[in-house]
Amino acid sequence: MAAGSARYVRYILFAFFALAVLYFVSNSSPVVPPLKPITDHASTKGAESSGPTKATTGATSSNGGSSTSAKEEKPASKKVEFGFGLDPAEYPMAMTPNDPGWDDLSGIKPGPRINATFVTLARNSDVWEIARSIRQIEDRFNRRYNYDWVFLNDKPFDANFKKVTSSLVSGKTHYGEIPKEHWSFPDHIDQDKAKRVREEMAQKKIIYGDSISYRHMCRFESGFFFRQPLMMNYDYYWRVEPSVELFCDIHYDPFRFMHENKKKYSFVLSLYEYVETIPTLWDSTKKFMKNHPEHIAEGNTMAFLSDDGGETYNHCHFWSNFEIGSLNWLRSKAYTDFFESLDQDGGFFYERWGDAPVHSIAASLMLKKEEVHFFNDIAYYHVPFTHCPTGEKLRTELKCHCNPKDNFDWKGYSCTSRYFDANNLEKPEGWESQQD
Ligand SMILES: Nc1nc2c(ncn2[C@@H]2O[C@H](COP(=O)(O)OP(=O)(O)OP(=O)(O)O)[C@@H](O)[C@H]2O)c(=O)[nH]1
Ligand SMILES: *[C@@H]1O[C@H](CO)[C@@H](O)[C@H](O)[C@H]1NC(C)=O
Ligand SMILES: [Mg+2]
Repeated sequence: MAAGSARYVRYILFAFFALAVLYFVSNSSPVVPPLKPITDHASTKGAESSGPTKATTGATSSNGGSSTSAKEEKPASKKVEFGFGLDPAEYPMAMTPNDPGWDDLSGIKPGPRINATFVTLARNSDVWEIARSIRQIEDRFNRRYNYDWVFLNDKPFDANFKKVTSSLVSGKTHYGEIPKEHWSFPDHIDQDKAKRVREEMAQKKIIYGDSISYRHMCRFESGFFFRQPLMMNYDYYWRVEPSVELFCDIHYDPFRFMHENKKKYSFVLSLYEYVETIPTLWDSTKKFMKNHPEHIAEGNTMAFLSDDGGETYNHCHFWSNFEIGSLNWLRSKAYTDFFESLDQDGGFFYERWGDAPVHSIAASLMLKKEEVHFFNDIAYYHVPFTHCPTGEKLRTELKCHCNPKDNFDWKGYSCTSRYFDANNLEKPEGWESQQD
């Protein structure tokens, strides 16, 4: 009897102790103060973003000016790496449902931001198609992060385009006009030869084969978007095209993931390029490799591009209408030397080289394997292909609304399986059942 009640007393004392510990823990976890930079950000957005006078003036990036005040309050010994002067160690990212903060998809996410922007090349007539894309990116991700958005156009953006897009983007919006030199034929191009090619391609019914503007677009996305004055304000970009869709919640900051994991290029879909558009692209690439062995990375992903050690190209490429990547890498000597070399060879006009194979070849040869990332958890659609994450558990956790049957990853025309093999990566569970 006496031993029994002593046990109860022990239980009660233990329970009390446990409650006290819980109370202490919950109260001592740092209360996150409303972040001044982010509040400022939201409130000044309207004033700084959409006015026509600001349109092409390389406006200052939002995280530059506001980082100082937060920084001053930090002890000098703390290493502060990111914009906004916050220590990333104090704001761990929730990467799985077991991590604290995973479920919190409301409000503005506290913590550091990366020096990054969304970027869209568009015409004024694309306004409602890009509006759809923006709305999805905002709903699934950016409303909690408020990253900026840069819009680029070979003509001036009109007031309606600016009004609609700036009303949808939660971060600041910037509008840039592309200079003529970045959207025209370089002098060394033989106009007659280029014209003949377009006529031939039109006859062969090659998609966009007869288009001049499509070629300027591909050359611009290959060699110039990352050096526009507005883009010089950032370290990372996320490319968004009109009428794309996102099917799952994004619980963490992909920019920060890229930065912390030293990733320089990423993709969600990959496939074989239409051979007729790039007959000599690999010859030009081999010439570049020979002239610039110093730019070829050790431990690269040549095996993704070639099945015979580089002799021939298998036409695999990452689909570049979705990209999250490092602007500093694209601005590097290695990448720009590659672009200049290709541009001299003329294939943007004498053939119809796309920016997707150009970026992909560069990333696969000039980056280390580990610097390229496949985002299985970012579900994406651009006509006509879908990336719907493999793995039912993951799709449920991320509240995805894509049909897993539409997932292109493991189908015959996708190169993602090759990418996994080239990197000795284990394919996600359930991939075999999605092969057709
Ligand atoms: N400013 C401008 N943007 C363009 C032009 N042509 C294409 N773009 C943009 O460049 C990107 C790629 O063009 P798309 O027409 O989507 O090319 P695609 O993705 O290969 O083909 P689709 O299947 O038609 O989407 C999109 O963001 C377009 O809005 C142009 O002449 N001027
Ligand atoms: C953001 O990146 C650009 C380009 O690298 C750089 O010039 C700028 O100083 C950076 N801003 C901040 C706040 O780090
Ligand atoms: Mg497109």
